[in-house]
Amino acid sequence: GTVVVATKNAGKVREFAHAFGKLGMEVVSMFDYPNLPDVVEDGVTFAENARKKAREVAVALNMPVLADDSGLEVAALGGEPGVYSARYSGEGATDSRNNEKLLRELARATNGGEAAERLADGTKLLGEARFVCALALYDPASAEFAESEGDVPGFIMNQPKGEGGFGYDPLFWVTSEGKGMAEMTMEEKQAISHRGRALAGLLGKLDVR
Ligand code: ITT
Repeated sequence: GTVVVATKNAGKVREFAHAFGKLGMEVVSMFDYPNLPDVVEDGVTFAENARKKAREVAVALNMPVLADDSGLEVAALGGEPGVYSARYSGEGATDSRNNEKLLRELARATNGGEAAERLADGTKLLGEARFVCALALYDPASAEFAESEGDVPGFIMNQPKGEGGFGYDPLFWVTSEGKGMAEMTMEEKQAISHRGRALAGLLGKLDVR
């Protein structure tokens, strides 16, 4: 079968293609439907935005659609960037500009990381953080949602580590694995990530294995 994912984020597409590929399913994304109007993500929570993306695209295509709303919450920044993770650095935001802004804000909030713990190689752990992923699947035929949420705790590093992943992964230290998120293979990331956990929860609810 085919799963339609309401995303224009290439990193998410790769991870969903990998996960659903293992179940013998193909993923299509908004890159395959370039003419659909953008969904305005004005929700206050990840779950609200995920439901909105799933429902609007599912109604437009008249088929079930999965959506992912995710982001990074940093304790020392009062939970920012949160639902604003994609647009953190403003107009024309990119992953690298968002990461630069994160380091700037966190340096300010922690007095330059004065009291930060250090890894063996000297990398500073600037502050506690977590990734959050809300998934929503909407079926226009039944007008029903299936939903799931996952998170993963870690720390923000003062310098990037690793070449994998996307978004804020290069700055995210996963304490439980003793590795940066961008140092993991897709398989390793999926086993512990916010998205991997949310997806496992959703598949469990839908009784897919
Ligand atoms: P869609 O709405 O089209 O899916 P988006 O990139 O705008 O794409 P979000 O609104 O959910 O998606 O924003 C999520 C942001 O949080 C995204 O831009 C990433 O920078 C970050 N993010 C989400 N999951 C991540 C992950 O697994 N690793 C690193 N950063 C992640």
